[in-house]
Amino acid sequence: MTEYLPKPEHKFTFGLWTVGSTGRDPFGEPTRAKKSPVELVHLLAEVGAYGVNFHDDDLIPINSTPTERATIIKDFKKALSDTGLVVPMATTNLFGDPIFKDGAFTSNDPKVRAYALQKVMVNIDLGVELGAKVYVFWGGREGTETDASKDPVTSTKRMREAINYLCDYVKDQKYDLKFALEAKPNEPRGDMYNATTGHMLGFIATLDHPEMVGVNPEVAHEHMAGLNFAHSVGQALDANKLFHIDLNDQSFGRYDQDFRFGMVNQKAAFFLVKLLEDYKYDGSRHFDAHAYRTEDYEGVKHFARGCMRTYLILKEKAARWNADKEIQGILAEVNADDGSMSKFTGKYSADKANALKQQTFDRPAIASRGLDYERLDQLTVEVLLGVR
Ligand code: GLT
Ligand code: MN
Ligand code: MN
Repeated sequence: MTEYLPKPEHKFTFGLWTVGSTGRDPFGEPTRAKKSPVELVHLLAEVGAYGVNFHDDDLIPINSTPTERATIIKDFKKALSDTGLVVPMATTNLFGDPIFKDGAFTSNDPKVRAYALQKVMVNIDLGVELGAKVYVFWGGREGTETDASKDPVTSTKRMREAINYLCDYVKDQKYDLKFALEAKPNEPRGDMYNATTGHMLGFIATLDHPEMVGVNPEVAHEHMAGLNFAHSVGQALDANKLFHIDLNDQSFGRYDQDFRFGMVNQKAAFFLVKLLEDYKYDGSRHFDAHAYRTEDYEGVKHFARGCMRTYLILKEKAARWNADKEIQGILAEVNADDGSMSKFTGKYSADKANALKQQTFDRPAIASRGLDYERLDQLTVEVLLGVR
């Protein structure tokens, strides 16, 4: 029925580091030649992406001179204007350089913590100049191998101090920029602080400017922790904290795989897309993933097109599921409410509580009702398998 072609309104974005991955892994050297940021912008335009996100060091190598930096930025801006790609998000590499071997904001060394703040502020300035409205924080090295090295309460306080400092910086500069915190349970550290999106939501509530800070959940990271990603995203949506999202895929119980979106678990991907579309999430759909190490750049384009195409196919499936009379009939039935409980429940009052304490419930009768979830799930599977 449709070509499943990406359009700007879908807000599909990729990081420079995603399509720019050269296939290097902890066991092997690159399998693809490195492409420049300008070449990557053109590659993304060719496959139909809307935007490109970057770490400071993806765009400007860490040892660049001011002149080199200026040239790189000028060339990157030209590539953006030549292709029409936008930069909705920027972020800082606080994990690659050896100085961050024991963390950035949570390092025990005050010089490392100060350098991390400086590195972020410099790239916030550039991100805003390029149009970014969201700034992501992924604390790749914020954790430990041994808890003899750092106290987790102190680490939490240091993390808070850093994010508070940077919120004040953004306010001081009068930037229109929000922060999105990205959780991960482990890798590269043995254990990372604020290991899940739920941890991050709890942490955000303790900040000086919680309204400026939301989350950037990633499929693979919650799956590494054995969690249901849609549930994490649901909690973030409910809290109005879904400022950004990293879409990819991951087998449970494995290392950080960062596979093409929808590659492993199509059912989980379906419920995620349905959730984002049902709740009209209007931020970027950012694919934080990379092509298999076996691929050349034609394979990288297949990878990138595949991420977007699968999203659009699942979006169509979600609309089909929502319009399916049998599915909706089951949902109406299980959610039926004759109003008889409203005199006891809802907003608390002492009268309601007293009346409720007197009420008797026929537990066996209530419990004996079948909920029809087997049929509901089979219908869902049939929608996904394309026979419905
Ligand atoms: C890195 C990591 C990702 C983060 C990126 C942002 S960098 O590739 O694996 O999950 O989102 O810092
Ligand atoms: Mn990510
Ligand atoms: Mn990842």
